[in-house]
This record gives sequence, C-alpha cells and structure tokens, in this order.
Amino acid sequence: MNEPAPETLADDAGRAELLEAALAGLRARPRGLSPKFFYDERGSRLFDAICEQPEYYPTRTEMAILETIRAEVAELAGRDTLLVEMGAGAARKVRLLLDALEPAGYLGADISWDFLRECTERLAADYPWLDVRAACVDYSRDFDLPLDPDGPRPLAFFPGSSIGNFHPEEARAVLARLAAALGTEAGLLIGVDLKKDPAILDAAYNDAAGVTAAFNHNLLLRLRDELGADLDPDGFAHRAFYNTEAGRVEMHLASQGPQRIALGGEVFEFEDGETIHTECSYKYTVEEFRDLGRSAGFSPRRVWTDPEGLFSVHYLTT
Ligand code: AVI
Repeated sequence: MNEPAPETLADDAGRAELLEAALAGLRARPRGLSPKFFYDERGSRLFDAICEQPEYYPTRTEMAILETIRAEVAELAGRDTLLVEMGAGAARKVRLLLDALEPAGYLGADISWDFLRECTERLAADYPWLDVRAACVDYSRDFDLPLDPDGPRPLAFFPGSSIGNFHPEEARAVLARLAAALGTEAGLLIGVDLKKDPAILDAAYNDAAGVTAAFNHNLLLRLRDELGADLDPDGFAHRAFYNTEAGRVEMHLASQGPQRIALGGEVFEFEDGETIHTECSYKYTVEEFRDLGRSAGFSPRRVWTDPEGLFSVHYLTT
C-alpha cells in the first residue's frame, strides 16, 4: 500500500484545521461545524454502529440494491477496472461488488487514515488476488487521486449517500472535481438517499439506542480532548429532524440551559436552546440527482431503487 499522508488530520495540521473551523463555527450565527469532523477513529466506529441500527434504513437498503444489480454493473462498467471507493471507511459494501466486477485493482480513498488503513489491510488479506491501495483524501477540498493514466479504467464507487452531506452547490463541485480526477471514459456508481415520508427520516436519525446521539456528541468530545476546550458535553442534547422546505435532515447540538464553551482563549455564551448545527443530509428525487450529475459533467446511464423507493443507486459516466 502506498502511504501518502498517514498523519493527515491526526497531526498538528489536522488539529489546527479543527481549531480554526471550530472557532469560526462557534463565532458564526447560527453556529455550526462541518460534518467532516465527525470522522475521527471513534466517530468512524460510531458511524459503523449507526449503520447497524434498525431505524437507519440506508445501509441495508443500499446493500440489497447492490446485491441485486452487481452483475448488471459489471456488464455496464466492464471488468478489469480500477475500483476507487470514495469514503472507504467500512469497505463492507465494496465486498459485494468485488466478486462480480473482478477489478484489476482497488483504491480506498477516505479522510480517516487510521481507519482506512485498518480496513484496506483487512481487504488485502481477504482478497489476495486484488491490488489494494489507500489514499487519504478530503473530497470537500480540491483533491487528486493517485491514478495511472495508462492504468485500468477507473470506476468510482461512492456509496452511503455521503454526497448528501454536502449542500447541493458543494455536491456539484465535489462531483465535478471527481469527474476531473477520474478523467474521460470513467464510471461512477453512487448511492443517493431519496425524499420520503419525514417520519421515516426522523426515526432514522433518532435511533432508540442513542448511537446517532453519541455520534453527534463526538464532535464535542473532539473539541474537549483534542483542542482542550472547556465544555460540558452532557449540557448539549442531540436534535435531528427533516426540514421539508430545504429537503434535508438537520442535526444539531442544543444547549440545555445557558452555558459557555471556552476554546482557544475565547468564551462562547449559549442561551437555552441555542444550537450548533452539525450536519445536513440532503435527500433527492431520482430526477433531481440525475440533473445534479449532469451539471457536474457526468452522463446518467442507469438508476436502480429498492421496491419501497427508499434509496437509489446511480451509474453515470464521464
Ligand atoms: C455519512 N452520511 C451519509 C450519513 C447520513 O445519513 O447523512 C451520516 C449520518 N448522520 C447521522 N446518521 C448518519
């Protein structure tokens, strides 16, 4: 495996980025923090646990779709591709594709280096015939992929509706950067969560076991443990709800009573009920997402959904 930047986000630069973002986010009104900071090692593990919750339908629904369509995807994309998994954290879904696709290689691209390395090492051990590589990539910024122009045709795999965690304009920019990084005649297989009954969405982001709440709280633990913030994590409550007008689930941390957070020499006063907005999870109709893909330079080729219309998987090409 190549090791381009093993310390990214765990090192001083990562801490400085978190501090800068946290200060800017706490000064702003309304207050907010980027969801990309959820995914330190503990956050990545909590996200894996969210995927196991009965209320969180996206993971199992997408897996069922992938199981049904994998032979068709192999026909569309061809064999001997370089399978590039965006956000490779769990690497479970890709296992569903590997036997059907028989790719020439696998490149895992994820923001959390330690977690990615662990997952790709396991993948390499389980698939000895596969050339497994890993790259630490933050696709919310300009990024490049270590692709050989004379190598196999890339097929990007972007599961989990992670694209929904970007505002639509940013999502377009991410897809446009991905199209540029992949080059011509490449494919993209992407999972996109669909608009649906808000009650299903509200339940999915408020699981009874409290795993999503712990995932949300992990942001506060990171500020306390990595940046030395003086704060009471239990003084904030998990809030998640579907905002119909904006077409997105919002997650917040709501102050339980008046309190303060001290960070980096500044003190931030919270009123009772004031929130830190921690995540948006946009939901699309099939047509809305096809339009988004087109506007980013992809050609939509096929789309599949589950029988209940909860989730979609799109195949697009550059
Ligand atoms: C990673 N992402 C697509 C998840 C979502 O559903 O937006 C993150 C998540 N947040 C709360 N639960 C899951």
